[in-house]
Formats: sequence, structure tokens, C-alpha cells
Amino acid sequence: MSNSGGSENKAAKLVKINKIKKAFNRNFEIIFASQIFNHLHPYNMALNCGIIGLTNIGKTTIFNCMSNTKAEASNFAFSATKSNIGMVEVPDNRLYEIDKFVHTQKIIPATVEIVDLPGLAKGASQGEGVGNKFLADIQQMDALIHVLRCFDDDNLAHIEGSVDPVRDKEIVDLELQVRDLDLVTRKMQRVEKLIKIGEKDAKKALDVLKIYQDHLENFGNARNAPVDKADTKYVAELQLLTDKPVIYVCNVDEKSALTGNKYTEALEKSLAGEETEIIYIAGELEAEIAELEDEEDRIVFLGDANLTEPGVNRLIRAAYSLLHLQSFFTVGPKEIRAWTIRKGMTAPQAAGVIHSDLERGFIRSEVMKYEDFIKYKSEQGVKDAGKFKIEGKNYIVEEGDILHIRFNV
Ligand SMILES: Nc1nc2c(ncn2[C@@H]2O[C@H](COP(=O)(O)OP(=O)(O)O)[C@@H](O)[C@H]2O)c(=O)[nH]1
Ligand SMILES: [Mg+2]
Repeated sequence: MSNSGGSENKAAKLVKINKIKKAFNRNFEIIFASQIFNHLHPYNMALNCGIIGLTNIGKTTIFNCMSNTKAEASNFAFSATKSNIGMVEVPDNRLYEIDKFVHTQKIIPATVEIVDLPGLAKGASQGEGVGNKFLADIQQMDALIHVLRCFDDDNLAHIEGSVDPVRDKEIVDLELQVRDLDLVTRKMQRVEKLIKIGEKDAKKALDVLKIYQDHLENFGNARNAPVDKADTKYVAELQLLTDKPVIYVCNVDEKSALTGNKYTEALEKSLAGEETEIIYIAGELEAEIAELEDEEDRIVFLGDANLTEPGVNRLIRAAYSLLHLQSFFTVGPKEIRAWTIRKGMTAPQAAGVIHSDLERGFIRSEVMKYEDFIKYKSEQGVKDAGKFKIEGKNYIVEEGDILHIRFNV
């Protein structure tokens, strides 16, 4: 990862970090019972994705486009002190494709929870704005959408005085890194005591924690720390903020919706080598389009920007996938519905998402692949082609499976 660390020497960096650390006279080790419950409960799909970024860069604007709710977008620093929460429908054309052959009464898409968090300014950790609450709120998120301002607008002041997404990202990251560093350092102190009393895994734990400590001190995010996957278990319970999966969203001007611009280029360069997703969204344009009542008007406006669908649709799907969620379908004359499961769930577990009775009394599952259903146009067609499968308790459900659960209670 590229950051300002390259030009500063380590001593100067530490002074900077220690200065900020002093401002952190708080105990961050609050563990949210509800979140632990969420992660332990296998069928609770109430995972959420939080929108983070500096203040005044278009977070609420983009949230409103995603959720079609009307949270207040305003250009006052620190105006938003509470989060907006929306259950957002996951756009999925396949539901409508299936409907062409089944003609149902109701189409029900999957949903994912998106949270528009209050904005952050540099030094928020030192009492400005809503910094402390910001960090506590991020703690509760399962994944992050980091929005960056990549548009010019002379009428809209930037809180740092100029448009520079790379700098903005580093400002936000630093706040999170300082808090993570604090947690890692405290854990190291605890582990050192365990080494003294001869606990057998403690030495290894300390070595791994040291890698995280060095990495964070060098402005790295925990998710990119150079440790083996198996060793990430030593920090798992800390729920580090910079370890959460992230998507970057460049809020661009209308002209750059498809191609990006000099700002998105700079950001991409700084992220080179990181496995991450970057999505361009023309926030203001999409907000205007979302206001239009008429579907055809929307298509015309999107077409003018060379878009075939709103950028937020791509963003919602990316967030869904970032949370390791996927959909299976149930299809009938009353409803065609997308259900949310975690990747890797078995057929009975997936059935349990519909209703616990279906899991308890699970006998078997009839499975059609979405592509086969579209190709052969009906259940009978799929059967005739020999593609209709009967699967038992151990079947791992795949993305886009059309399931019919046979059960008996
Ligand atoms: N020119 C321009 N202005 C935008 C864009 N996105 C948001 N804004 C404006 O920026 C201001 C702050 O937006 P808001 O969504 O409240 O930012 P937040 O503080 O990050 O939630 C509002 O006046 C928006 O109308 C954009 O893409 N282009
Ligand atoms: Mg806002």
C-alpha cells in the first residue's frame, strides 16, 4: 500500500501516532454482545455494511440512492450525528427473467442492511465532531464502504481545503489505525504476562501481534498485514477496524461515471497491489435520477451518462458479496423470491432461512440451476434435459440455485 509513510522517517511517524494516541483516553475494548451473537448464530443474515468517509463528500447522497429513503444530505460539517439505517433491496435481474416463464404475483428481492455513518474530520479523535461515536459505530459493522470525493465543485467546500482522495483516505485510515494499534498494543501487554506464566501458545501470539503492530505503525491497514491466514486468529477477537473488508467508492462528476478521472487514477495508483474493489458513482447525477418518477426518464438519463444501470446497483451487489452473502431462489405462482444465505451453507441450513420447520423436517431438495431454467424455459424442460437434481442433506447450495424443499414435520 502506498501512503505518506514512505517519505517520513519512523521516529517522526511515531511522534505523530503518539500524539494522537494521547487523545485516545478511552477504553475501546467494548465488545458488542449483539454483534457476537450475530456472528455465532449461523442463520442470522442481518449483516451490515457501513458507509464511512470524511464529512461532506456525498455519503448520505449515495446512501439515499441505495435505499430510496430520504435521509438529509447537507453541507454542514458535523451536521450528522446519528446513523441512517436502510434495508436495501439487492437488484437482481434474474428474478424478472424467471418471471417471464412463471408469471408470479409478487417478486421479492434479497435485502442487505446499509448504514450511513456520521462523517469524520481529521482530529475527530481529539474531540472534534463525532469522532468517538464514529469509531464505536464502525466497530459494529461487518464490512465498510469507504466513500471518497473525486469531483470538483467550487461551490462545495472541502473540509481539507482541496480535492485529494488519496489524502482523504489516509486521514480516515489513520483514525482507524490508531485505534487498532491501541488494541493490539494492549493485547501484547496481556500476552507478555502469559509468556511469563508459561502459556504455550503465547510466544507465537506475541510474534504475530508484533507484525500487526509494526504494520499499523507504518500506516498499514490490518487487512493487508503480512501474516499467514491461519495466524489471523490471534487478532480475531480484537475485531480490528482496519481488518474489516472494504470497497472504495469514488464519488465522481457526471462525465467520469464510466471512465473515472484524474482523482480516481491517483487513488487507484495508491491502492495498486491491494486486492480491493473500486466503484465509480456519480452521486449527484444518481440522486437526480433516483428522484425521477418515470422509469423511462431514468433510463434516458442513465443513457446520457453511458450507464446501463445505476452505479449504486453495482455497489449494493458488491457489498452483498463482500459480506460473503449469496442468493438462492424459490419460484412459484404466488411469489418468486431471492433468499439470502452465507456462502457454503447446506440445503437444510438454507431451508432453515425460509422457516425452521423446513430445516427440522428436511427430506430432500429439488435443485435447478438458474441458467438451465432460463435455457429450458420450464421445470419440465429442465427435467427433460436431465438437469433436474434431487439433493440430500449434505448438498452445498450454490449461487442462483432454484430450490424446492421437500419436508415433513
Ligand atoms: N457537485 C457534487 N455535489 C455533491 C455530490 N455528491 C454530494 N454532493 C453535495 O455535497 C453535499 C454533502 O453531501 P452529503 O451526501 O450530505 O455528504 P456526507 O456528509 O458525506 O453525507 C451536499 O450538498 C450534496 O448535494 C456530487 O457527486 N457532486
Ligand atoms: Mg451525511
